Amino acid sequence: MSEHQGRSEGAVKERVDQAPREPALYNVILLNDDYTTMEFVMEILEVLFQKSPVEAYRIMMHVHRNGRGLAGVYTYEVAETKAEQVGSLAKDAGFPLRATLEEA
Ligand code: TYC
Repeated sequence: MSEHQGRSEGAVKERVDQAPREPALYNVILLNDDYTTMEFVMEILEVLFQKSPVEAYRIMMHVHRNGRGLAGVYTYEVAETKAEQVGSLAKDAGFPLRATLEEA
């Protein structure tokens, strides 16, 4: 047994023979409403989610027609920050636009 593996005595236990876990990913889901303008939603998708104008239009229309849609996929803290930014930029602009997270 090597010095670093599988010691059962002593306070230090090290992980052995395990692949490092990938961080969990979360979908940021954009929600439809009746008041936020289509232009503002597209701007959010371009600025916060790095979408091209064509892709931003496609996602915005999908959300408009279906009630919700995928804006982006991120690790938890990034996803949470993006969703908060959607809400606060929308609030500042006087719109009720919101985004939620779901496990990817
Ligand atoms: N439904 C809005 C309108 O008709 C547009 C809209 C699209 C709002 C997507 C939110 O996530 C949204 N002005």
